[in-house]
Amino acid sequence: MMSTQPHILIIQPLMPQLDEKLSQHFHCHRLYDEQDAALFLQRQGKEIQGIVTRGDVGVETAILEQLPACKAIAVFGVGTDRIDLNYTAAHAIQVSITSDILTDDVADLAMTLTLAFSRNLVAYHQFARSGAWENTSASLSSKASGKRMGIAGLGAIGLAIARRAEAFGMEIAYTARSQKNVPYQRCESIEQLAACSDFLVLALPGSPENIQLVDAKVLAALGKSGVLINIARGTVVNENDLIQALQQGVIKGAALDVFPQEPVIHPALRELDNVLLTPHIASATHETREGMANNVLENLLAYFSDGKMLTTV
Ligand code: 8YV
Repeated sequence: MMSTQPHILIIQPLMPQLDEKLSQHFHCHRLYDEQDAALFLQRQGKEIQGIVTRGDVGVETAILEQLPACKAIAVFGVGTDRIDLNYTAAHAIQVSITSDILTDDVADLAMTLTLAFSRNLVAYHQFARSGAWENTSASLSSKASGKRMGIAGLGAIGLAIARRAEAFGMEIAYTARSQKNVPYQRCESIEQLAACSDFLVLALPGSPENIQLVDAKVLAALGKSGVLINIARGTVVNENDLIQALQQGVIKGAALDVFPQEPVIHPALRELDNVLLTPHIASATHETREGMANNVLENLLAYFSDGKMLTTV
């Protein structure tokens, strides 16, 4: 018997609970499972009515062009930097994101990285665990409370980071496209922001105008006691400039959750002592991922029942 469920395309593997729920409601095609993706799109592209993808993966326009009936993309995440929003707008394709659900987790990780880097957490853990403490005392770390935090991008996530930093008595400055109604200093450029920051936190989207925004100039402005924290997108930073700045002590260090070629991390970064690296896990808690999964399902169900996704960009 022919399935009457709408056909959807899943671009990359999803968490099993979400995949299972989607399978209950939709006829799921998994592009990553197709031996010959081009052939699949050619043969079955016309049947696809919806897409599920991850924020860090998006979907290529060349794929969308082969799916004339697809008018809904549910993103598991908030980043749309890998979806051509001009194309989706021009073709009346709705795009939903998991708005607000991951804000707290991402802000928590930004503060975790800030504190863990300045208080040498990883090195102390290794020191304590190895027994080295029995022979020598631990070195000193740097204070985090009361320092200057510059937040590039004061959207929901940037603002949540600022609220947390306030509780640590930090002096906060920011860049944003428009002046916000907040008691923090707004800087005209990211270079100016870097110059007045001990911690420069990147919380802006990976949209074209932000690609490689953090370059040698910005890092020089951040200076030798400055630390770069990136929970946004790896593409926002010129990685070669960053590696050079870290190697030459132009900046003190960097704590990074995101990288331009994920999941591959540049070998030079992996060797440096003045970096703290995490594998893009800012939103990866059980609670938040469950909320994100529900959001994706609800958006698709709403689209297929009344033609409108709920949390569109
Ligand atoms: C997720 C993200 O890790 O929201 C985004 O855009 O990059 C992250 O929250 C990702 O989408 C899930 O893999």
